[in-house]
Amino acid sequence: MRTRAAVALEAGKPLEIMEVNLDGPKAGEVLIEIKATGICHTDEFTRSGADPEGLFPSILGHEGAGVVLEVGEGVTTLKPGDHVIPLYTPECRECHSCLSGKTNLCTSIRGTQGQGLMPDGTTRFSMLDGTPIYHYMGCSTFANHTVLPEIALAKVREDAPFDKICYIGCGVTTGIGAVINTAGVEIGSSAAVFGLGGIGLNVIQGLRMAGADTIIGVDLNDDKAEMAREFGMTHFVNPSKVDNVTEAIIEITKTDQDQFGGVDYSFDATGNVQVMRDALECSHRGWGVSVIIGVAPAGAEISTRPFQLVTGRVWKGTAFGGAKGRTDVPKFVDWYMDGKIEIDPMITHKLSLDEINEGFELMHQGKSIRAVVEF
Ligand code: NAD
Ligand code: AHE
Ligand code: ZN
Repeated sequence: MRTRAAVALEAGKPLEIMEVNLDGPKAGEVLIEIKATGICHTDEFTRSGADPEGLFPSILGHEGAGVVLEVGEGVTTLKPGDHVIPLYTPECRECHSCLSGKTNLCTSIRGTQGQGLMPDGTTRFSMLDGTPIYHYMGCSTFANHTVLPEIALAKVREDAPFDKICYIGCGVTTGIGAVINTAGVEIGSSAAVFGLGGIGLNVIQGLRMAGADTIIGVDLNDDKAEMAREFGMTHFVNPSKVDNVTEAIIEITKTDQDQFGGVDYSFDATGNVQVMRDALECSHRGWGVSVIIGVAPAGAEISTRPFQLVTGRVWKGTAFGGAKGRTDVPKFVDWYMDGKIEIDPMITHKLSLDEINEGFELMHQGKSIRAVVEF
């Protein structure tokens, strides 16, 4: 079949909207009509050329929601008409990682996924002249139709709006999951969140759900503070307006009983390695846990004095908020539909596929939280 897609032809160039060929689902695969997709900073990271795994030409996008149109041979858990959210972290429930119970990082198709290919080593997308187009994060949601393995689709309830639940495909689950699954935040905790964008706001939402008392938001853009306050931020620090951001955070948390200060939990949602260091170093001596969510450019490395860890701080990272996609994503959709989590205010812009490059512009200008493309 043919479908319309925003194609990343070259690193650093705007996406080009065009008709592409899409082959039907092979065994174990499913054809999806994408109804809506968010634009995450990770899409921009790859579009820009900063991603060491970036491949071109490719169809980016990994934060989508849609409807099953056709299933390939042997697919048993999905049927045409089912509503689904694509998973860049699949859940096969059979590989060593899934069976370990210790991680959400299913390894069954990670090799081919990282090469922009379907599990059989080929692509389903091609240009009209036959040139293959790579898949992206196993999802390629910047296309009106896409093909995914059955194990990379979460079946969700049919009364949930696509233009909101697409965000559960990455940002919502990553932010809230980082708090609940990765950090394990307890009631009464203090926390600092670096980067108040599409991920950081969901970390704040997760902290409020977990019962954190002190929630310090950090962003270079003052405009991000307003919505963060609505989601539960109690203090705001703009690093460009203080001498030392870690000291500013430590000062906020000092009490008469606690002369050291420092937050119980910190989160990097910027992808900047200096910020990752600041996040670690503002966490509390003896027990602070710092979680890296941000994705850093090719070649970037983190550093700190080992003394920071010797004195009890823990440095962790999280992918997709530690969530097991097929099991947990339907629950996030229920939470949204039951009013337990908020999504609507964070979707600041709605665009058509033809306007997708404006979504990247809005992100650069710091004007959007999530821009969602509706097909
Ligand atoms: P975003 O662009 O919406 O938000 C980033 C925010 O960080 C912006 O508000 C920006 O002003 C702020 N910022 C940038 N530099 C800063 C600095 N030095 N100090 C303080 N604030 C700063 O991006 P997003 O969609 O929220 O994504 C955030 C990061 O998380 C990206 O690196 C993205 O690739 C990554 N990410 C990781 C996962 C995962 O599973 N680990 C999932 C989704 C996104
Ligand atoms: N391709 C990058 C790695 C990018 C990365 O860390 N991706 C996260 C999801 S970001 C979603 O917005 C992830 O899930 N990683 C786990 C994995 O297996 O990729 C690079 O540096 O090569
Ligand atoms: Zn993402």
